[in-house]
Amino acid sequence: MYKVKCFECGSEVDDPFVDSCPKCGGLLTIEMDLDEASGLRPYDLRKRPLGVWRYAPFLPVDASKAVSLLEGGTPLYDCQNLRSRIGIKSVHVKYEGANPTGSFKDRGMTVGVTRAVELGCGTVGCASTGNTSASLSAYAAKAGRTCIVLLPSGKVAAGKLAQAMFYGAKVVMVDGNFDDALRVTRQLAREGVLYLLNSINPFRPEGQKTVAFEIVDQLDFEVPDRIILPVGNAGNISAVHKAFEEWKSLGWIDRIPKLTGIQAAGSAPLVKAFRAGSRGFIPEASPETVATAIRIGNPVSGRKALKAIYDTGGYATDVTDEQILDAQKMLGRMEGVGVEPASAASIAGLIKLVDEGVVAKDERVVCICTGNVLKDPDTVMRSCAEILKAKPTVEDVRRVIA
Ligand code: AN7
Repeated sequence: MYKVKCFECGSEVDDPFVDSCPKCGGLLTIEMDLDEASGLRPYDLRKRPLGVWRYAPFLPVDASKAVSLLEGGTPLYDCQNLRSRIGIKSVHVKYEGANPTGSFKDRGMTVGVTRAVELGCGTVGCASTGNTSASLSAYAAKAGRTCIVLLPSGKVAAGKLAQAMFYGAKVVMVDGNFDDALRVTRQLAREGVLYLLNSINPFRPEGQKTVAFEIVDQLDFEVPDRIILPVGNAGNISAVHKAFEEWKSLGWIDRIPKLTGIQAAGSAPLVKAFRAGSRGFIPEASPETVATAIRIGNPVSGRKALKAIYDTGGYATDVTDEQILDAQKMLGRMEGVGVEPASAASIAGLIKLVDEGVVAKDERVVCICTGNVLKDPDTVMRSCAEILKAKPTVEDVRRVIA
């Protein structure tokens, strides 16, 4: 059982098709009734395999009707080479690139599309910088629903665009950025053209919570000191915060990691707000970054994210495109872990914050790496060394590799 409530004014919301509070326009959130879960012990959950649906008592939909591609259950890598290079006690990478469509979005989408089916919606849709559309397209296909995705023209990585096309979505390129695409998609939802599955839909973050549950589960219920993650629309950091608050309220954990959000220097409205000590933020009119996934100027869940950061004693900082690409390569070449640029922002942020002394050397840190390297092959081709060319002889290959 659960209630949909306004995050700002706390009033209950009954209409399942509104995307904000009818009274004050605030963001929506779901208040879970944790009665069922309170009869469990954490280890009881392990009767189900690691993955989103292990945590069904914390999800506001009927698990027996889940539209699932077996999402979650992603590796938590102990990055020993990276740890020695950076010089801190412990670094793990939660590798969300191992999800069915190659990003963390699948966690929210399995719950969101299950909700859409529960409501009897024939058409689902979203605006996206790429990963949300790739994920929704796959889950809509699985559920037999029509899918419409609105993308910022020319700014979606090739792998993500290919996925949306491949799974059969109606792909609409909008002449504008993500924020423009979202504005139009929300209007289409209000007019009943589609059921909105951006993270402003409070069922999506409920699924995204499970990345936090998994991290603690994989660490055998030891809570890390800090979790670092890239921030675009800020849905994920807010969801992670909510997850920890729920487990803390049950007494399953005794503290919450310092949630640390990283934005790209060209699109960092929340970092600017954090530096000013503000709970609100000023949208960035023309966001720009090589990490197109987080090229977002007006983060929908920005206010929730700032609360998550302040409440947990966390931090926010930005990293340059160069720092992002360096960190991406470092993770690939030192740990064999391939992530897309936005995901590498968490590693770049860790390096920066250790340098600045914000992250202490004895901290146990988990970086969430949200998407797979294959999502954006063009950036890799541009940022890595040229391909060697040779005649088909041993001598010539020896010559070029020398
Ligand atoms: C790889 O797909 O917003 O802060 O439309 O794809 O929860 O928005 C993607 C965001 C981080 C930021 N890493 O997460 C979309 C979209 C990757 C992403 C983020 C995104 P949020």
